[in-house]
Formats: sequence, structure tokens, C-alpha cells
Amino acid sequence: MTAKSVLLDAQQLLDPALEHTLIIVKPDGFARGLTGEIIRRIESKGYTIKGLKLMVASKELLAEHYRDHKDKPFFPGLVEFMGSGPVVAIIVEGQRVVEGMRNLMGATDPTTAAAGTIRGDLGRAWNTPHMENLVHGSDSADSANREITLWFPEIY
Ligand code: DAT
Ligand code: MG
Repeated sequence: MTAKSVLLDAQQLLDPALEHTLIIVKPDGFARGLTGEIIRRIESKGYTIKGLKLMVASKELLAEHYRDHKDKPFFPGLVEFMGSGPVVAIIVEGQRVVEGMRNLMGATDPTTAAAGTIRGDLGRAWNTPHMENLVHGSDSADSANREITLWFPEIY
């Protein structure tokens, strides 16, 4: 027997009264087996997972995702790293979730990110040209909407 599934669309899936953000467990987080720990922290905070998938992101998707950084010196290395292995893309829902997730993630540089945060507790500098900091989280409600549409086009 073949199992059949029905894909929910954004209207059914996402509560319009709540805020949403796009979280990505980056290739370093997935390779280190930290996906569960990162999801545990998101759920323990009280936020709800509304979409989740394991994928290898294309260069095109990543260039669009990081378009605001396209003139930065680290852009080529960032896109290369983000496409170097599987990532887990997650839609997270809750009141003020964009701000709340940025707080849970900690500062960009994992060496100085505060203890207690995902990057501060689980991340560190390595001997790599790019920065490995385990997670991405949208930086505003507008970015979140753009990024969710980009990473989950199948629900629109
Ligand atoms: P964040 O991921 O905290 O939103 P960002 O948007 O400024 O940070 O940068 C996107 C990613 O690019 C970041 O997660 C890691 C990488 N990055 C940022 N600044 C960098 C730098 N100075 N050198 C190398 N990589 C950097
Ligand atoms: Mg950012």
C-alpha cells in the first residue's frame, strides 16, 4: 500500500494572528548532530514548529537568501559553506518569535555569543575561512516572510 499525504498550505498552517520566523540548522549544526538539541531549545521556549525539512540548498537559493550580503567579502565563502551539506529549514511560530529566536540564538560570532544561547553554548571558532555558527534566524518580520516564501515555496 502506498501512503498518501496531503500538503498543507500556508493559510491552513500559519496562524495569521501570530508571528513567524525562518530558522535553519546550518551544515555544521546538522553534521555535529545538534539538530535535536536546537529543536529542543526552540520547543522548550514555547514556540511551535509549523514546517520542517531536510535539504541541501542550491547556490541560487542561498544567493537569494543572503542577497543583502552579496557585496561582503565573506559572501562567496558563506554560500559555499551553506551549500556544503544538509541543512534543516524550520518555520517557527509564536508571539514576537523573530526577536525571541534572535535572543535564543545569540550573537553572530560564536566565540563571543553569550553563554546560555545556542551559538554561545554549542558553537566555537574552527580553523575554517568561513564562520560556523550553527543556526540562521530571520532578523525582522519582513525578512521572515521573504525567507519563508523562499525556503517553503510548496506551501504557497
Ligand atoms: P546573523 O546570522 O547573526 O544574522 P549576519 O546576517 O550578519 O549574521 O551574517 C550572516 C552570516 O554570515 C553569519 O551567520 C555568518 C556569516 N558572517 C557574518 N559576518 C561574518 C564575517 N565577518 N566573517 C565571516 N562570516 C561572517
Ligand atoms: Mg542575518
